[in-house]
Amino acid sequence: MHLGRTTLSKFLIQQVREHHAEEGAGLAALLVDIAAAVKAISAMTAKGALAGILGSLESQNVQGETQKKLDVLSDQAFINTFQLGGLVAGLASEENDDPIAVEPRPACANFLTLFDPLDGSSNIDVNVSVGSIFSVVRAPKGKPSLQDYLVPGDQQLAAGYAIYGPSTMLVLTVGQGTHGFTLDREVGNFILTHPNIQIPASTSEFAINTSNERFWEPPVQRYVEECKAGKTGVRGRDFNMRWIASMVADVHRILMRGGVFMYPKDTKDPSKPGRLRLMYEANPMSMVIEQAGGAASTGRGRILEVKPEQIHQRIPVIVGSREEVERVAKYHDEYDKGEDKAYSSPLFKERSLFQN
Ligand code: AFP
Repeated sequence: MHLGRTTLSKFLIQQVREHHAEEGAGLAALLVDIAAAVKAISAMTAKGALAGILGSLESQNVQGETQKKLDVLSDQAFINTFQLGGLVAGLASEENDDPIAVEPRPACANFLTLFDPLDGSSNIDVNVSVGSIFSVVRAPKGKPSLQDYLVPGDQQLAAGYAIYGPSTMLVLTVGQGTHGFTLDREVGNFILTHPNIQIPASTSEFAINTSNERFWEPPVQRYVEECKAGKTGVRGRDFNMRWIASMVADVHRILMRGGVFMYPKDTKDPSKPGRLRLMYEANPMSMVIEQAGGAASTGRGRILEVKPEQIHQRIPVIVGSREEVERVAKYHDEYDKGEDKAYSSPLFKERSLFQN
């Protein structure tokens, strides 16, 4: 039983009372609504093949990606929650072309939400952890325009994610630390199990899809080469690599034990400056990471200071342990100034750092 332990609602009431006097009660209630949607998605994902909802649909989302049945069901769970909850004036989902205004606007609708309802959904059919990511920003007085959603990440009021793994966890921040809650399935409550998460400043673990190595920029190739060289190279210690292909699961591991996660700029598809989406993935995860003492960079600047231009904008992402993120950013800076160190890539058997 959870008696005597801190439930999500109790924790949020305390946090927002202290730090969000103006909009506190509404913000706490909205996060409780988000937790309700997460419980519904957790129940669906846990049923797996038994529910007959695995597999793909004929449809594609706005990014041209084939939608999974659970992508659509999870999207609907969030949309219904927000439309019925009375706290949101509009919402933007990775799965929908345009933001959706909640009409008629409820009297207490002081927020806009942006979310990726089921991140890593290509892992669903193989029973590997997936998640949901969300961001909350202030709503304008009148009907929200597209511009109202396009606020830099440092203006988020709250952000977080749910991970549907062996246990379901909700990890969130309202700007006062990052805190983790575990779903007690028997009583249906999220219980505070990981207060004030702190990411170790240094690490010996990195996460990147190395099949893209030939498409990376030289500073990222340099960083990864140095990690792979381990004890025999400039880092002087061995590194480990992990890649789940579900950002939520990779970032969750980093929050728990340190590491650096990279989906950097690459030339695989020159029309895309990165794979991950600024508004639904990079911004909320960067707020969570920074509030846990980590860092979040594009390689050339702090993610939370990027001025968004499009709702489905993609961006390079380098997040995690502060010292490692700073090192990768330093390598970008040195490369841009032509001051980087050359190395011999064993993979390509040629000097690759100064190539363009
Ligand atoms: P899906 O939701 O389409 O599975 O994409 C997941 C994701 O956006 C992110 O969660 C992963 O880190 C990344 O893509 C995995 O990309 P790779 O396919 O290159 O491994």
